[in-house]
Amino acid sequence: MGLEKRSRSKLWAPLVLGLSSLAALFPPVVHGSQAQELGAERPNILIIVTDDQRSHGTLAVMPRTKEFFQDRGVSFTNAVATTPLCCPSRTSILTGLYAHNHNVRENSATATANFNPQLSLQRYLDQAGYQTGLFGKFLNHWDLSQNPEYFDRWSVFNYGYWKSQFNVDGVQQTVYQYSTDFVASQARAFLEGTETADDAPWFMYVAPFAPHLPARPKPLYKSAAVPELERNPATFEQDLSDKPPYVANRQEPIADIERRRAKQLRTLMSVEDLIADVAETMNVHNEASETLAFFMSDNGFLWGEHGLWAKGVPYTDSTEIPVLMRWPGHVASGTVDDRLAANIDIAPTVLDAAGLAPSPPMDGRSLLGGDERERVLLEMFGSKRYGGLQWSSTRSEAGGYQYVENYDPETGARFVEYYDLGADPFQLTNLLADGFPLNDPDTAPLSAQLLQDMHCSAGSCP
Ligand SMILES: [Ca+2]
Ligand SMILES: [Ca+2]
Ligand SMILES: [Ca+2]
Repeated sequence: MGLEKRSRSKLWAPLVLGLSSLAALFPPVVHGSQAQELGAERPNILIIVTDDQRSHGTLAVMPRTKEFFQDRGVSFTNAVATTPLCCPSRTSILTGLYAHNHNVRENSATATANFNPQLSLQRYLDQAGYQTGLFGKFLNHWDLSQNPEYFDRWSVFNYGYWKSQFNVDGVQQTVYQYSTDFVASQARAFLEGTETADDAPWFMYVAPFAPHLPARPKPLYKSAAVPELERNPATFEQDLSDKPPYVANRQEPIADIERRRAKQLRTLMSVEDLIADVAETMNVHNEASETLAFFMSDNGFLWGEHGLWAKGVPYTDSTEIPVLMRWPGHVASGTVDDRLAANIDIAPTVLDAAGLAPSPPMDGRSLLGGDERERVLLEMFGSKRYGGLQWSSTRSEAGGYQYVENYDPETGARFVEYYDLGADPFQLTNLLADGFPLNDPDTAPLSAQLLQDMHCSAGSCP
């Protein structure tokens, strides 16, 4: 029985541990029985990615997500998007690479054309015999006449809550249903479909558009109560003389922030329904316990911190993302992990769990081991739509520091920032522009290290 189920057409078994070195471009074909043996213990993989959901203050409206993921898994309280912008981050999630290595550096059709499916998680898993499905947003400006490679089933779209254009298994169509609900129904159908080949593990990537702007909750949640905006010391920071000019120039009125934020939270209520649906379907088919599952966002968002309503900036709530991981029997329930984790760690973690080794190696590291990084590289390449912001930054472990170099592409000028995250966790005082030279850190080694990290690859990456 199992033999037949494994005899899928795509049983290349790539990069199984120990077979990896020369197999990068032309992985060896492994006989079905061998692949079956190798895959016998492989978990199903579920990755749910929301769009622009910041870490702080958003899970409050998602009790069922917390119940399924947080109460029965691990919460990474110090997780970041290495490039806090949709398309580069989504590519990092799927490839385990920093943006300077996967080369999808901004949100544009040109950038998306740089996406190399050979380096992706879906390729490794598909070739290892997984049943693969993609439901929701894939990469910004994805050409809907194109089918995403290495997925067996898909419903892909680019944006919107109502009347969105989708490519459903190769057929382009307008979907009139609320997009999050449609994505949920497609995900459920995929899960049910995998039951017909129950021995083969599945990989499902689910990416609703919520809570991306313009956030449009469905009528059921249009007036739903949301918790009040929790202000932190960075909310409406008064003295911005230490910040780069673009910060002082982009101050957002509080009323607008409150209104848009409430809508964002209401769109997440439909993601709650999606997750409840997926969780229930998994439970009914007895899959939940055999699945390594992630809930995460592609980037954070500032809700008035430093006066900004923005993503793509180097500050904490723009770069921090929620990352929840569950895998019953393999990771402890209801625990917190405060290691510096990143979007680039998801793919290596999945491959680690599946017993597959990527070739070439990825930049991120498996979260299943005890591996701990001291710092992470954050990088932004100047998407025009986000004010042309170009910066690179080093963020250390919690309580350490963040160093930022902002680059002006026109003049070549730099604006540098340094925050002592132990003494100043809300980044109120850039020690390099506070008017007191005596407390300035030595930027020479910081700058040298940053430059090195900006060109890192795999083992040399932070
Ligand atoms: Ca995003
Ligand atoms: Ca300040
Ligand atoms: Ca100073």
